[in-house]
Amino acid sequence: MEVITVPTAPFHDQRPGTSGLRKKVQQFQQPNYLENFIQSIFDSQRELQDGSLVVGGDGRFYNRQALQIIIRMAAANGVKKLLVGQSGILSTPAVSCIIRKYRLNGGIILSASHNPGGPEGDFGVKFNAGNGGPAPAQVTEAIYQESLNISRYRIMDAVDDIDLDRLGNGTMGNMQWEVIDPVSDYLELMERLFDFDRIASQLQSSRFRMIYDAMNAVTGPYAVAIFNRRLRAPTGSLQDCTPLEDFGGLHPDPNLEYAQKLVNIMFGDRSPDFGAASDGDGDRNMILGRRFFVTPSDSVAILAANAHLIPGYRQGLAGLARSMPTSAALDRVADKLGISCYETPTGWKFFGDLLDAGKVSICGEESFGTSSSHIREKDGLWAVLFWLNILAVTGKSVQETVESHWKEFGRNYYTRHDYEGIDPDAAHGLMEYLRSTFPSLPGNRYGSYAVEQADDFSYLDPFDGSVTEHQGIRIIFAGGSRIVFRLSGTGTQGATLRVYIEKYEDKTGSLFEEAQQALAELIAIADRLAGIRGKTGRDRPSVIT
Ligand code: G16
Repeated sequence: MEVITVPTAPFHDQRPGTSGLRKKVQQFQQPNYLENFIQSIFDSQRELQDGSLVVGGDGRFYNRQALQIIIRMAAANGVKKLLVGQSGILSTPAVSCIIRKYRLNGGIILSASHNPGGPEGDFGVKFNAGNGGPAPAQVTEAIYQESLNISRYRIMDAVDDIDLDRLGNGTMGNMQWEVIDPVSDYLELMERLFDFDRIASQLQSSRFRMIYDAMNAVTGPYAVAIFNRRLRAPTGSLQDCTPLEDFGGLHPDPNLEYAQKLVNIMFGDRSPDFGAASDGDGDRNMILGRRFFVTPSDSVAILAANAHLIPGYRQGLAGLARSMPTSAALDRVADKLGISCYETPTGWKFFGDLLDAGKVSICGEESFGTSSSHIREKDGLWAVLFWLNILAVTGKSVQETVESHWKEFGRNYYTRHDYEGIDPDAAHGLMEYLRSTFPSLPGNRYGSYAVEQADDFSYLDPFDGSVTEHQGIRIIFAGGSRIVFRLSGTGTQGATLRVYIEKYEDKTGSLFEEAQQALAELIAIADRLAGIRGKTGRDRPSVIT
């Protein structure tokens, strides 16, 4: 068994996006493509030499083969201790939990998150740092720079594959490896935060029914261990809980469009009281009540407003944070609690410094991501347990919980319209057009809305002083209504235009309209200001949430 050095040449497209490097599987399968990126991680993150690392993925196609390559490269690059999830499985939040619990130097997660899998689908690699969170921009940039200059990678020669299906340990060169249970550390953390006894008695009562949909993705084994084995939820409370390499053909994105099976159940006759789903790698969540959808922006605000009911948060919240396109519902909760609400660019990595500094306890994004300072990633099952704990304490339904929140704080009507897979030139052209026109918008009136402010969002990190620019065009109207335009940083095919539309109605106003209807005028204004139909050739969004 020896370390070999293999000559290679750079690929020029390995700059990580919003959340790691995501490409088509075939691109990752090209000779040296994965190896180059992994070597660039080892070359730029020197603490991994003589250090410790956890690796795992969401079980998608190419997960197992990629893991064996990474394990052999870790040994060849001087990693001393390596943990790997059994069967190659580890959810993104579990990786964050394990890095923090065992004080590891980092983690590598194999996932393209909510993007489809299978041989024709997507694959991805994310590097998480020693705080358990996604690598910050300086780190991803350093990895990218290495990838542009790479000329060789190191890998162990002539070693047998590790048996990923059996718990066990061994050595490879100077590296000690261990195949670990992917669930137990995460479950233990959840038990410390939530009142499991109370949730269990609610789940076992004949008056309450839930359904959790793992979408054939990574949270399946976690859901079985937590809901079936630990909380003894009745049979039928879980669906699609076996991780499949192609997610059973599903697009494992928990929203109203792609989680059709769950949505049909929750909006059908005799629907359960509570429905939830997670995405490919387990960091997103969607919450549903009986024929009722909770927008992610409302969800995080409701969790924060009810945190005093939950054991892990009873001592109070230090502060809150949301990404810029997320609605201001969370800001209203922060006002009431007398704490700060930070506004960051899209991407979980921007919450890292705030969480590390103890400034923020709960944070969330409109893109179905919610979490807290318990780890440094968003956490799908955490949000589901948080909701179940609230419902178990209050005895209210999901709809009653949301509506009583609106009656107290007012309602931020909210929708996101996605135009997926559009021509990148058309998408960039549209953004350039907005960039050149927004300065002239303030003072203009469109129907019932007067533009108060317009800008291209930029963020000054309060800790390292770094500035992140061009994070989305914001058009803010008098009274707090908003339209935001930005391009997704996670797609792999064409470009995705996201249009975020929000209108605030105070608690004395009309709180119970259908969102698309309440926002119809602003939706039309968005098209008028950006020329979406004309520039993209699309007359309707691909996904509306
Ligand atoms: C990733 C990031 C999130 C971000 C989301 C959407 O989620 O971790 O912070 O909000 O992408 O990004 P975009 O609008 O650029 O597509 P995930 O679940 O894909 O890792």
